[in-house]
Amino acid sequence: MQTKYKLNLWYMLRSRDGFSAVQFGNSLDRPVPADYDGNGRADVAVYRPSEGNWYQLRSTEGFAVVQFGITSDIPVAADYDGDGKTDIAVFRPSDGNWYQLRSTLGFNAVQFGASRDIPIPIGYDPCFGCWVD
Ligand SMILES: [Ca+2]
Ligand SMILES: [Ca+2]
Repeated sequence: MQTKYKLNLWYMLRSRDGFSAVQFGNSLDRPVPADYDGNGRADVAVYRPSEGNWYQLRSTEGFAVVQFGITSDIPVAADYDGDGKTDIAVFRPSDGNWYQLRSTLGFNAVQFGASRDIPIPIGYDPCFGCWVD
């Protein structure tokens, strides 16, 4: 699936279902599409820094909103617990912590990085250091 996000419009060219457009979010949101419900299809989603809210349009579960993060956080969603569902997560430059709301293992905080670092999220297998993506 190729997705282009412009303001609050999502234009999607899906490999099987073709073109579609969805209005979701606002112009200040940060697009964070990923598979949050674990059905193998990416879900339209945005992170709204002003509220610390994650707004999602999940493929199988519909609309969801989750409050997780503060204005200065950087969204770093990925599957950190390896269950096939993307986990909501943020990197907080002020303390170098990664705060994760893992779908199976729950809340976790990991101190890794400094304020000027650029976080690069990617899912890890439960075995130490194995790449999933
Ligand atoms: Ca999905
Ligand atoms: Ca997960």
